[in-house]
Amino acid sequence: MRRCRPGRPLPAFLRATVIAGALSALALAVACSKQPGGDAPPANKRLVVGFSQIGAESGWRTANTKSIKDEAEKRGVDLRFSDAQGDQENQVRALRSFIQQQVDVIAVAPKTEEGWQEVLEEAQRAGIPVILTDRLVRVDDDSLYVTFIGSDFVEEGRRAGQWLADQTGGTAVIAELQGTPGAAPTIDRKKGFEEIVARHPGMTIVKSQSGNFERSKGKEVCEAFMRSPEGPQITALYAHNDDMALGAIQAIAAAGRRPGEDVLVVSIDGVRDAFQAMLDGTLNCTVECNPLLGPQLFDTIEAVRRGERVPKRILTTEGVYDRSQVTAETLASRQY
Ligand code: GZL
Repeated sequence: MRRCRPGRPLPAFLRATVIAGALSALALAVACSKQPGGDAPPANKRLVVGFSQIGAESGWRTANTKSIKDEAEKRGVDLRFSDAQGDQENQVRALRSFIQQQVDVIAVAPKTEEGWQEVLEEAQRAGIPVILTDRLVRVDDDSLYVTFIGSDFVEEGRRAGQWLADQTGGTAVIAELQGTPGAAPTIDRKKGFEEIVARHPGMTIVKSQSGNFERSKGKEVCEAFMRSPEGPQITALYAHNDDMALGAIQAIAAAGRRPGEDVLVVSIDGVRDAFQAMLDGTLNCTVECNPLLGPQLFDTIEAVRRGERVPKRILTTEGVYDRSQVTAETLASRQY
């Protein structure tokens, strides 16, 4: 192989070889570097989506998982599903695995707001678009995710607070069961509820503690509320989700008080068990938080793959259900 001395022009045949090599290297680089959203997959290539789910801590989560799996199957998507068992580190590991697998799109329901900056930067460098579902993250730069599909948790907290204010004429001694510490719904549902409480001097929150969105933990914490010095004065229980409210209902009854009567119970999600409790008269109100995000998620993924612009925030639509509105037909009509 002749060594090329610097400063002398290359012979013509060598120039052609160098140019061809450079062009093929460029073509290879372009082919490997996925563009966010970018060029749609060839018609015969199945869309590959990596989804990181938090776990199975509540009826809401179970319904959310089913909605996403059912929709992926319906659309023939190759869904790489990872259940983090409630551990955010497992979610970060799952996203790194999806990047290694070079999936087309990553979707994630992030357990807590913090801890996502680094792995989302890795996904961006790999050219893989990330869609947030259910909960938001806190990062330096929101270009690290394409969009967030989920509910307005602050509004959900306001709706719960407003229902209680309307129901009691603005007078209540409240115990609060918070969700998972550091999770967006916990932070925002507390914020929204407190906005309403602040408008009513007769409403006070005397106990507030996390039940981690779990029924058993909600029962355990509410037992402690009932045993506390403030216990006998509590006239309302606000739970950040139905599962904790259903646990609290057991604790209130065990303390010799009537849930739904002596202690009003208001919560969020709108799962089927909450509608049953409203029919039973032990739950007074649930603010709907729709877990059936599968259709919206895959509509958004397909739009991203077609290279279409999607809004940074996609809101789910929800209502408020008071037990006076609930019948056996309402219960039968619930999809989750
Ligand atoms: C809300 C979701 C919450 C539910 C809980 O979008 O993140 O997590 O309210 C679930 O039931 O555990």
